[in-house]
Amino acid sequence: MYNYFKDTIASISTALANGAISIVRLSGDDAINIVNSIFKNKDLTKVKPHTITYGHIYDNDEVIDEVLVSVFKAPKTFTREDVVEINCHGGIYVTNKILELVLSKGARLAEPGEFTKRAYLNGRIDLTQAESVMDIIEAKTKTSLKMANYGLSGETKKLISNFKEKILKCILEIEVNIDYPEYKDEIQVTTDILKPNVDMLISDIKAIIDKAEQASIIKNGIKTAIIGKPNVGKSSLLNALLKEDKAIVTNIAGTTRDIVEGNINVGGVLLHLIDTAGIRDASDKVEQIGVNKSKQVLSEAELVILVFDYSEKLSEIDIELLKETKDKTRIIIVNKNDLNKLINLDELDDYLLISSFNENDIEKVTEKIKEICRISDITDIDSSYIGNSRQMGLLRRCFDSLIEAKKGIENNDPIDLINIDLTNSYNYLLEILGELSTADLVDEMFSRFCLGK
Ligand SMILES: Nc1nc2c(ncn2[C@@H]2O[C@H](COP(=O)(O)OP(=O)(O)OP(=O)(O)O)[C@@H](O)[C@H]2O)c(=O)[nH]1
Ligand SMILES: [Mg+2]
Repeated sequence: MYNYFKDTIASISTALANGAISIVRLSGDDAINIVNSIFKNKDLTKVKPHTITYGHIYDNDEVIDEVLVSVFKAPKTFTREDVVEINCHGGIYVTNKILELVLSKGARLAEPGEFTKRAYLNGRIDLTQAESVMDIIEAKTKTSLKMANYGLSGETKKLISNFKEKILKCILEIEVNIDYPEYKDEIQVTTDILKPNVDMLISDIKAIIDKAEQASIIKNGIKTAIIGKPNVGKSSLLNALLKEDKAIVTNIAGTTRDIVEGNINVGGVLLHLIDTAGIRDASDKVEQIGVNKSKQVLSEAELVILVFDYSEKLSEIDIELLKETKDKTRIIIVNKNDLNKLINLDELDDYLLISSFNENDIEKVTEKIKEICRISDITDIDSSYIGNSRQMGLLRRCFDSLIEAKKGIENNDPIDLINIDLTNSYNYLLEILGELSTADLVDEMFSRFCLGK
């Protein structure tokens, strides 16, 4: 379809590190010839497509590596072009050497995402599926992988195409009416026909937009700040949750100066934990900078774990932090329950009494996180989720245009004005699918891929 990029591209498709196997991948009209010119054992132009051939890669007479070469003939390939994959031994040097050889034989180094971009431009996948490829690579939990796979299998495309068809139907009704006003009596595009359809679309799209926030949680994780005054056991709690001695723990107040971060997977949702410097009026300049950072982290957090020390009475700072976090999604932890009990628990409404040394107690903390963030609701996803921010932004604009159309219908505006809003909403859907995409958008999107994809 788009034959303005006829050159053959090549890239290392595996991570550039020493490993058991690396793959050098080529796509384009000359892919098979290029590899054939450095390969010995069989003539690759004559092997059966979609098979693997054993042999050696040569640089002139010198053997470079023993390899397995997969030959895929267009159009049944990822890019719909001829594709060759060289499975070589996974050393960085040998892999680079093979890449250099194919480049010297006429292939061009692929740009990041260029293989997937070709799959899109050659019509094998739509833009939502291309984005899903990237989402799969970036998925950090089982749930986000499941969501990305919905996109790749074309579920997102189906969902959007369905809306697209319904809007198109409304537009066609209007156009018929505009073109044949003499039939006004028969084909009446009145509020009676348009309104129920537009209302239905609005409520369906709204439902998807509402789920988007949860979907974004699955994809991006929950930014969680561990906050409290010095020495209450914040870093101990972080380490216990991470099951790793990541932050320094001592009995000296003011141990943590800078933030310490780590990720945990709670029931399929990624929690991005941030341990902070204990909050107090620090005289030490470095510590004060740390305290300011803690306040910054607190303001940006989506979940706050506020830690108190059971062996000390609640201080002014504790009370202050209680007030400051009261509108946040928050878990109050009363730590060190193995020591003196000096906090009057009646002063707190909802808290978890724990010792950060006790594994069962840490389990209770993760259970509490699941409950408070309603993680089971979030992970109970179906295929109507859209977790991709570009797609969501466009769907929101589509929704806004439909709201405008609805207002127009209710105000009895001229029908061609309503038609403009409907056409706008239709175009936003086309843009989601990449059917109305500018070259710039496509370039921008695919450049975010890693090399070799
Ligand atoms: N007895 C007891 N001691 C604890 C518990 N949790 C933490 N500690 C101790 O409390 C002290 C302070 O712990 P940290 O985790 O460094 O406290 P922090 O809140 O990070 O302190 P800063 O970094 O100074 O703000 C250490 O000596 C820990 O071993 C607990 O559940 N019980
Ligand atoms: Mg600390």
